[in-house]
Parts: sequence; C-alpha cells; structure tokens
Amino acid sequence: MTDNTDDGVELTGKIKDKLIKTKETWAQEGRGLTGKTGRPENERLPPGQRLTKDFPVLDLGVQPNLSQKEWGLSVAGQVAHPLKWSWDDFMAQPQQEYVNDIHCVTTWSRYDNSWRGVPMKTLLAACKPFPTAKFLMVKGFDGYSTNVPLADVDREDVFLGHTWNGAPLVREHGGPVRLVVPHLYFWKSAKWIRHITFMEKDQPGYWEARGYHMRGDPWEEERYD
Ligand SMILES: Nc1nc2c(c(=O)[nH]1)N[C@H]1C(S)=C(S)[C@@H](COP(=O)(O)O)O[C@H]1N2
Ligand SMILES: [Mo]
Repeated sequence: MTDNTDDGVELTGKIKDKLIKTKETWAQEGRGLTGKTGRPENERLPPGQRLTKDFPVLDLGVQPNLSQKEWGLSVAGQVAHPLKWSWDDFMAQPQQEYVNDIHCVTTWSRYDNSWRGVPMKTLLAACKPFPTAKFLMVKGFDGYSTNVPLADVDREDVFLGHTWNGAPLVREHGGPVRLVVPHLYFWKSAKWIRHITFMEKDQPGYWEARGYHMRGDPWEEERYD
C-alpha cells in the first residue's frame, strides 16, 4: 500500500494493528520481566534479553520513502535557537564514528553496531535548550513519537545516525537519519527523525501512551510503566 502524509511524503505499508495490540498486551502482562535490576560487573547482556546476529525491523508497519533532499529536521519548544536542518545543513555538522550494543524491549539485543552520525551534543549546542527544558518529544515522518529525558540525550554516546556498518542507513532502519540512544531500549531511537520538541514536563509518546516506560533503561528493566 502506498499513501502520502500531509506534507507529501510517501508512506509504504500498512499500520500493523494486530502487532500493535499484541505489544500493548505485553505491556499489561509485563512480558519479558525477570525482576533483576542493576548492572553486574562484566555483564553485557541486560536481564531478560537474548542475543541476535541479524537486525530485526520494528515499526508501526508504514515506512516513509524519503530521499535525502526530502528529509529535514526541525527543533522547537524550550530552546533559545529553534532549528531547521536540511540534509546539507545536517551533513555540514561535525561527524563521528560510534560502536554500540542495542537492546529492544521485545527482548532481542544486537552487539557491535558501527555507525556514523552527528553528536546529539552538537545539536544541543546549536539549539541551546532553556534551563527549564527537561524532556524531549521526538517525532518521525511516519507519525511515530517517543519521549526521552534531556539528561539521557545530553551524552557523548547519543547521536543522529545516517550510516550503519559502513553503508547509508537503509529505509527499513530509519534512513536517511534516525536518533540513536543506545543506553535505553531501542524504541526511544526514533527512525526517520523529523522533529524534536523540548518540553518542561514529560509527556508520553506512541508506546509510552500504550503502557511502555517513560524512560526505558534496559539494566533496570524499565520495560513498562
Ligand atoms: N519512526 C519510528 N521510529 C521507531 C519505531 C517506529 O515505529 N517509528 N519503532 C521503534 C521500535 S519499537 C524499535 S525496537 C526500533 C527498531 O528499529 P529497527 O527497525 O532499526 O530495528 O525503532 C524504534 N523507532
Ligand atoms: Mo521495540
């Protein structure tokens, strides 16, 4: 199925209502919870997770078809300098290499992902959040949203990624650009990132409104609220 958003971006696929319902039920049932918290020394795999070598695709079922030219990121809310970055603006920012492990709330983890992207610290320095800004709402071109505490993106390991394992990030995984917040469950890492609003008060995003945790630390098993 092909559809268009209000701003003319083409969407392929169909919302996976059944899968979304199932994930809501998991939140109600507390699926995957082991009751363990805290990070034991030398432990790499968070509680309740299992390792996978492939890279599963998870989204609502619709994937925006975005060329680099069509992609853009805007930043607004509690900031001194609201921003609009085109692809060229974005690529003109300092670039960095990253290697990380990712952990999905559906219990898969994947080690040693290598990425290239723009540090989130660069974006924060450019938009200058007010001292009152404490949370972000991050939105994707597919209509998805997720909330993240500002303290959890104001870190050296958080970035806007455009390259994965040496190749441009493919559409399925959020290309041209996605957010990557590796120390939180992967649903916080919004694909096809489009907009960030800085907020004083926390508000639930798409999954958070359906029973998922407002923060999502895998080492504390913050799967559900
Ligand atoms: N825009 C957008 N970002 C999203 C999602 C989505 O549906 N839309 N799903 C989230 C979820 S639940 C997960 S686990 C990861 C999956 O990323 P992947 O498909 O690259 O593995 O993306 C997250 N980011
Ligand atoms: Mo997920």
